[in-house]
This record gives sequence, C-alpha cells and structure tokens, in this order.
Amino acid sequence: MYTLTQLGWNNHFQKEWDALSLTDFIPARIITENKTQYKLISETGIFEANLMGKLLYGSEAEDLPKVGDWVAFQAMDDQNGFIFETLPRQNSLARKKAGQEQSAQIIASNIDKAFLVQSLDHNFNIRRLERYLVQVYEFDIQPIIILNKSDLCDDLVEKIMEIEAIAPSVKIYPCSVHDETGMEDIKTEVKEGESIIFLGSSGVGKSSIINYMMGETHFKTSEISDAVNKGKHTTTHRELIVLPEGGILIDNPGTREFGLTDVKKGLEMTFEEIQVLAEGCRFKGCTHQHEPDCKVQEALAEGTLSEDRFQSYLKLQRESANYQMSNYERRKKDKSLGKMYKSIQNGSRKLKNK
Ligand SMILES: Nc1nc2c(ncn2[C@@H]2O[C@H](COP(=O)(O)OP(=O)(O)OP(=O)(O)O)[C@@H](O)[C@H]2O)c(=O)[nH]1
Ligand SMILES: [Mg+2]
Ligand SMILES: [Zn+2]
Repeated sequence: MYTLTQLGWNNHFQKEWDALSLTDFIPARIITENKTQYKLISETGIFEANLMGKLLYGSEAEDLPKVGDWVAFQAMDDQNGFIFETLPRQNSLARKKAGQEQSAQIIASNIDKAFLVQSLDHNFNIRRLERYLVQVYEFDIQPIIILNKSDLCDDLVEKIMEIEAIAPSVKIYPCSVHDETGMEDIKTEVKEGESIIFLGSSGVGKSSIINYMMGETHFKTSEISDAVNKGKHTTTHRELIVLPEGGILIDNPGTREFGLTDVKKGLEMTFEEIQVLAEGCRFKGCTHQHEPDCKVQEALAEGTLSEDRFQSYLKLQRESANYQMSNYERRKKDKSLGKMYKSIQNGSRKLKNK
C-alpha cells in the first residue's frame, strides 16, 4: 500500500479536492485506460473502475480521465468501483492525433519529467530528439535524455557531444539494460512522488528499463531484437506503475508519429539560441529567410548556427503553425454551425407558437 504522497498527491490536488467537498469518495490515480474501463490506485489498493454521473453523459473527450489523472472514486467492493469526477490537472502531455486530423490527444496527465529514450543504434536521431523536446517543454515537463543500448555503440562520446550542442541544459544518461551500465545513475532521477513518462520509438528499450527498475518483469518486452526493424510494437497500452522505493513511471507504446500541437513556448525553449539571435534582427517579425540585417542568416553564413538545425526549426515551426491555423478554422466553423442550429431552433419554436 502507498500513501497519497507516494502516488504523486500534493498541495495543488489537496486544494482542488477540498473545493469539491465530496463525501463518500476517495482520491485515486488512473493507472490504465481502455475506452470506458479504468484501473486505478488509491491508498487502499488497486481497483477496476467505470465512469458515473456527468462523466458518463455529456463530458468533453478531454475531461475524461487519462492515465496519471487524479479522480474522485467510490469503491463498491474491494475490487470495483466508480469514478465520479476528474480533478483539474496540474499539466498534461498532448500530441497531435496521428493522420490528417489537426486535433490534440492527451497522452497522460500530471507529469513532472519525460525520459526521452533513444537507443544507440540506428534509432539515434538528433532531429527526432528536437521534436520531443519541443512538445514536452510546451507542457512544462522537464526532459531527461536516456541513451540506451550503449553496448551496441562505439562512438558514444561523439553522440553525446552532438546532443550537447543542441540541448546544453538537458541531462543525458547513457545506459545499457543488457550489461547494466549506467542504470544506477538513471535511478537518481527518480524521486518519491515524482511522475515520469517514458517516450521514444518502438524497440528502444522503454519497458526493459522500467522492468529493470522494478526488479521484475512487469512489462512484456520484445525478445527478438530485430523485431524493431519489422515495426512491431511490443507495448500496446499506456500504464502507470509505482516503484517500491518511490517514483511513478508511465510506460508508453512506441510512437511512430509524434505530431506537434500549438507549441510556441516549446519552440522558443528548444531553439533558444535562435531566439537570442532573433532579438538582434532588424525586423521584429523577421522570418530569417529573406530580410536584411538578419542575425540568424549571419550566424548561418559564419557557421555558428548549422543549416540542419535551422531547417529543423523551420520545419517544426511550420508544423505548429499548421496545427494552430486548422484549429482556428475549426473553432470558427463550430461557432458558425452553433449559430445556425440556434437560429433553426428559434425558427421552429416560433412556428410552434403560432
Ligand atoms: N543490446 C541491447 N538490447 C536491449 C537493451 N535494452 C533493451 N534491449 C532489447 O531491445 C528490445 C526492445 O525492448 P523493449 O523494452 O521491448 O522496447 P520498448 O521501447 O518498450 O518497445 P515498444 O514497447 O514496442 O515501444 C528487446 O529485445 C530488448 O531485450 C540494451 O541495453 N542493449
Ligand atoms: Mg514497451
Ligand atoms: Zn532574422
């Protein structure tokens, strides 16, 4: 059994809880989510739970509980119960839904840190790392870079230098689950009551690292090492676990697409050096592409800013702008549709009253 604090409870949630003035309910945290079926953990143990009340009817998709959410729960017996309400989130991590649709999907809620996991084989990719950094910074989550499978790599120092050049303030932990190198160092990042989400492509070893930390094979991992090349995903659902010595870890299925939402802040934080340069440009809204007296163009010409890095910035910025625009258009459309329905309703009411 765990205390609420060990499960991630803090003053923020206590305040929200007190404001609800609920009797007959206890706080519990969502471990897994499968459509309307949930598993959650409370001070009294683990339960299966269904939704009740307003959550069942007429809730917006984003108000429904997600992994990591705190909810008001009522137990029916020692295994089952109902979820009445989702507590306001401290934060959540979202991404753009896969495919053409420009809308956001919440991955998990109330997250302190993100372990951005890459493996030190063909998976290692600086540009993909930038993409993850942008999205987690946007949601006030501290990124930590984990480079797994160091047993397969003979140019570790170069790879670390490559990352340090683009993310000088982010901690990097090289490790290998196979020969246990660096595993104890990663554990120092896992603190009691802190919630950490694991992100990264399929096959990089997210579940293997979590199993190692738990000291047991809780999560299935792929046995065939070349399964990755076939695009097989071993973990199929998100799950939160609590470590016996403290710390809350959320395993995730490998992400093939990690689309950006509206991430202005995330871009500014990830590409800080471009931000600093831009302050010296002659024009305030400089796009750094054809304007005169552009400090970014000067840095490119001098070679102090790499062309790859700048192109990556432009690409992610376009993606974010795309998302923002389509969302704006959709909201506008929803609004005018709402107006139309209202006027039809009013019209039919008038007819009835005649
Ligand atoms: N060589 C080597 N292989 C590793 C290491 N860590 C994990 N693996 C192997 O990599 C494969 C994939 O590991 P998983 O833990 O299933 O990867 P995952 O990131 O959870 O993958 P998904 O669940 O599909 O997202 C397994 O065969 C592991 O045994 C390591 O440090 N070195
Ligand atoms: Mg996995
Ligand atoms: Zn400029």
